[in-house]
Amino acid sequence: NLVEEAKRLAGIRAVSEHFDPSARYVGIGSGTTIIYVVEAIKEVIKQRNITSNIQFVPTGYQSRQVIVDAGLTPIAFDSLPDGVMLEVAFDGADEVDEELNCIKGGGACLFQEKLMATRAKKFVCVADYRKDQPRLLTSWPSVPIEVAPMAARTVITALRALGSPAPKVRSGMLAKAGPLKTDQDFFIVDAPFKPLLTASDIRNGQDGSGKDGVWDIETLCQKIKMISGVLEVGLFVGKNGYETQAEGGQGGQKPV
Ligand code: DER
Repeated sequence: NLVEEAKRLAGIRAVSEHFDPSARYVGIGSGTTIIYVVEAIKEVIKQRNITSNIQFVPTGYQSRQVIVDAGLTPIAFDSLPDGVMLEVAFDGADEVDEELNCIKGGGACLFQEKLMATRAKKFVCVADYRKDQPRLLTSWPSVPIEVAPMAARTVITALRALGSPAPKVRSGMLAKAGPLKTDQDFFIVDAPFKPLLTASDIRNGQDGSGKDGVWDIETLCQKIKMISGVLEVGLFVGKNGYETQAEGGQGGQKPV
C-alpha cells in the first residue's frame, strides 16, 4: 500500500545516500520503517558481494531481532570499545519538523535510541511523508517520556506544572494488562503539549519559555529531563546536531 511503499523508498534512499559498506559500526533504530533500512543494507552487502565486517548496534530487543533476522552481526551498545563512534545511525521517528527535530518514542524505545544517536557521527532519520510537519506536536499528540515506575505520579504532577493538560502512563493496551514496560523495565508517560516552537520561531521573536503552555523544543526537553525520575525524553533536538556526549565529541553532525 501507499504508506508501506513510502517507507520502503525512504529506507532505500537513506541507505543509498548514507550507508558506507566500509563502516565498522552502524546503529539500527526501532519501529517498522527501520526494517526497510536493514533490508536495503543487506541488499547492498549482497550486491557488492562483500564480506561485511560491520557490527550493528541495536536500540532494543526488537531492533536486535531485526539485525539477527537479516543475518547481520549485532554488538551491544555497552560492548562498543571506548573511543569509537558509530559511522552512522539509522532510525525512524514519529514526527519530524523542518529543522529535523524529531519526536521519538512511539515504539517506547527512545532511551536506547537517543543514547545511540549521541554516539553516532551522523544520525539519519528515516521517515515517510506522514511524519513531516511544520512543528512537532502538530499531528503526533504527545511527548513520550521514559520514567522510573515509582516516580510516575510525581513526574505527572511536574508535567502538569509545565502546562501539559493530561499526561498519562502508557498502558500495555491489549498486549498487557496494566502499564507498558520498556526494555529498561521503566514506564512511558505520554505528555501532550501545544505545538513546539522551532529555533527559527525563536529567532523571529516568538516566546518559547512556557507562557500559556507554549514551549520551544530545546527548553521543554531540558525542563522535562530535569524532572527527578525521568530517564529520557522523546524530543531529539536537531538544530545543532545531536551532541555527541560520549568520548567528549563536538556537537554531532546535523541529522539528515
Ligand atoms: O519509537 C520510535 O521513535 C520509532 O523510531 C518509531 O516510533 C518509528 O516507528 P515507525 O517506523 O514504525 O513509524
